[in-house]
Amino acid sequence: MYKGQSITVIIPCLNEEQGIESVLRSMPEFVDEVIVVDNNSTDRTSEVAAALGAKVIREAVRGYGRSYKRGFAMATGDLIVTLDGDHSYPVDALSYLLEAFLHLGVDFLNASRFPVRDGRSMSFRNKVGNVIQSVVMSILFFRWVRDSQSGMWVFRRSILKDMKLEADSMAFSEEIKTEAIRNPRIRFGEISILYSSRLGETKLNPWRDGMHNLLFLAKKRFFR
Ligand SMILES: Nc1nc2c(ncn2[C@@H]2O[C@H](COP(=O)(O)OP(=O)(O)OP(=O)(O)O)[C@@H](O)[C@H]2O)c(=O)[nH]1
Ligand SMILES: [Mg+2]
Repeated sequence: MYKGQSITVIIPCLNEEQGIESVLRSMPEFVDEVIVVDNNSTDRTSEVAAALGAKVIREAVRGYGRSYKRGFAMATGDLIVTLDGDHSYPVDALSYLLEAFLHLGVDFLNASRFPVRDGRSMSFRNKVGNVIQSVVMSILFFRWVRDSQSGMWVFRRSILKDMKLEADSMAFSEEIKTEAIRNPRIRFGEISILYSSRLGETKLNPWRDGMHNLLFLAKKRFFR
C-alpha cells in the first residue's frame, strides 16, 4: 500500500534470470503484488522470480505486448507500475514515481529515460531511434511525449477498461501511451527517471522493431 493505494508491479521477462534477481531484491516493501510474466524463458527466470516472492505467470505466445496483456488481466492493485526485468529502470525510485503520480493528479505517468545521464545505458543508435520514435508520435498525436518507448509507467488500473490494446509486440509500449493521450478522460503526465545499463542480453531488434513501431504508430493514428 502506498498512501492508501494498493500497488501491483508487472514485469515481462524473457531470459532475465540475472536482471530479475536484482530487480526483485530492490523491490520496496510497500508493493502489494509483483507479477512476472515469463514467455517460455530457457534460463532460470521463473524459478528465481518465484523464489523471491513474485507471482509468476507463463505466457505461451511470445511477445512483450502479449505478456503485458496477460499480466494486466491478473493484476489486482489500484495502481499498476511496469518495468523491464533487466534492472535498467530504477526500482528503488518507485516511491518518487508514485509521489509524482499522486501529486500531479494524473491517471497515466510515463517515466522518461531522457535526458540520458549515464552514457553507457543507451547506445547512440538507440538514442537516435528513440528520439525519432518520440518525435513521430508527438507529431501524429498532437502531444509532446519525450520518451514514447519507455517501459516504465504508473497508471490507475481502472483506465484499462477504456483502452483498446492490441499490439503483441514491442509496439505495445507506444500503443498504451497513445491510448492514454487520445482519451480526454485520461490525464497523461511524464517525468524524468535515471536509466542504467541493462543486465543480461537485449531482446530488442533495433531495426526491425524500430520500423515495425513506426508503421504501427501510423496505422494506429489513421485507421484505428
Ligand atoms: N514475456 C516477455 N518478455 C519480453 C519479450 N521480449 C522482451 N521481453 C522483456 O521485456 C523487457 C524489455 O525488453 P528489452 O530487451 O529490455 O528491450 P529494451 O529495453 O528496448 O532494450 P535494452 O535497452 O537492450 O534493454 C525485458 O524485461 C524483456 O525480458 C517477450 O517476448 N516476452
Ligand atoms: Mg530493457
